[in-house]
Amino acid sequence: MRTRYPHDAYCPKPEHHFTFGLWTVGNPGRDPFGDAVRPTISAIQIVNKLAELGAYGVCLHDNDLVPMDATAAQTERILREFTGALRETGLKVPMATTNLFYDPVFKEGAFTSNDARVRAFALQKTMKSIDLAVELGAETFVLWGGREGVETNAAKKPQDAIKRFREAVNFLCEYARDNHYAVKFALEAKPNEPRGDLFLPTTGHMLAFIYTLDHPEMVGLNPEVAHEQMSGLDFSHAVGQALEAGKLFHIDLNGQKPGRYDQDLRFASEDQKGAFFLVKLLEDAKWSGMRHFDSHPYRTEDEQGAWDFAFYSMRSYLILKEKVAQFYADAEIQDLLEEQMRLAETSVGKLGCTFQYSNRLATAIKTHPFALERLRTQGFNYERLDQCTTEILMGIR
Ligand code: DIG
Ligand code: MN
Ligand code: MN
Repeated sequence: MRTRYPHDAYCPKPEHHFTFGLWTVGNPGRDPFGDAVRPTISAIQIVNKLAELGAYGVCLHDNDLVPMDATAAQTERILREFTGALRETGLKVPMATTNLFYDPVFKEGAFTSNDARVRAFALQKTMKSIDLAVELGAETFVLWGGREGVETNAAKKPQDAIKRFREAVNFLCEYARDNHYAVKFALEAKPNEPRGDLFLPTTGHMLAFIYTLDHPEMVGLNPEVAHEQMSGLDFSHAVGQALEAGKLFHIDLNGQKPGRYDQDLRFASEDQKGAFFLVKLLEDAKWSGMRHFDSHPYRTEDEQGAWDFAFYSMRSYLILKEKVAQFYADAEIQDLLEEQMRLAETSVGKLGCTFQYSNRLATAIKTHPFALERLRTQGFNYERLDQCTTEILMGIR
């Protein structure tokens, strides 16, 4: 009998570092216009099934595992059962976060709320969530400000919101230091939804914000595909800048159609070319971080469809990883890349090809005679290079 999933080179294994939020495969399919379509799947079931599919770990918001109103005894039982399942399966919890967006208390914001009582409660909830994260072995704590925004700019000055967000992140960094937690923070940007406009809307805004913190070394980024694409930006450029700054602490992989609400679709189900260049960037950089999926199954799916979604998310990443190897093995692409390399390393006469300021070099550059007509008319062969790349993705090379 044919098994549901092919047994080939694209079978996910723990060494691939694929992780899923409990909220992804556990998403019951509710949306603003329709009720849940799938039964709740317990955290234990999710751990067991993801381990069977080849995942490395699960991630969670505090309340994905422990309800806000759980008693101490209930919390102890939940954690005992959950850590037991982790032990039995070998699954890890590399990342955790706190839900500061679902409870109505956060309707006007959490860390950026105009009400100091809400801001203090958000800190309380997050500190407890950091304790849970550390207890579960998480090394990365994501902060996504899902309610840190406005529908009307009459509500607050953006400067006040930024100052309050900074105060909260500085406070939480000090909390981690005070408790000798090795945890690092990863800030996740999104331009809008569920608020009309969110503060710190892109990875670039978050990166600039990090350098205004008391302990910037403790804080990095968790870029998400759909969130940058919602702003019409190239996701691999955001990730490239995070990598170059040494701030890619985590990543949220999913798929997105341009100009839509945050669809959180299965990874590579939409923009295969964008997904290819993202996988190429991560693999070229030998980035060892978690390949975390923050996405969910179509609402049309039953529970089996949810597991299909998880398996295919990982499978598509591995297929694209092989396409990257094909890209580098392709003779025509190799020639074109070598041509690019030669150009990049071609010295400008005696000026060299990198320009570290010196008075002597400034004088030499100012007096250097440039053959501008040749520079204006040269071609870069990018049509050929992109066509070769596209043909690899189309499967004919
Ligand atoms: C939404 O994209 C956010 C929440 O799911 C969570 O706080 C974070 C974790 O990756 N992503
Ligand atoms: Mn999203
Ligand atoms: Mn996310």
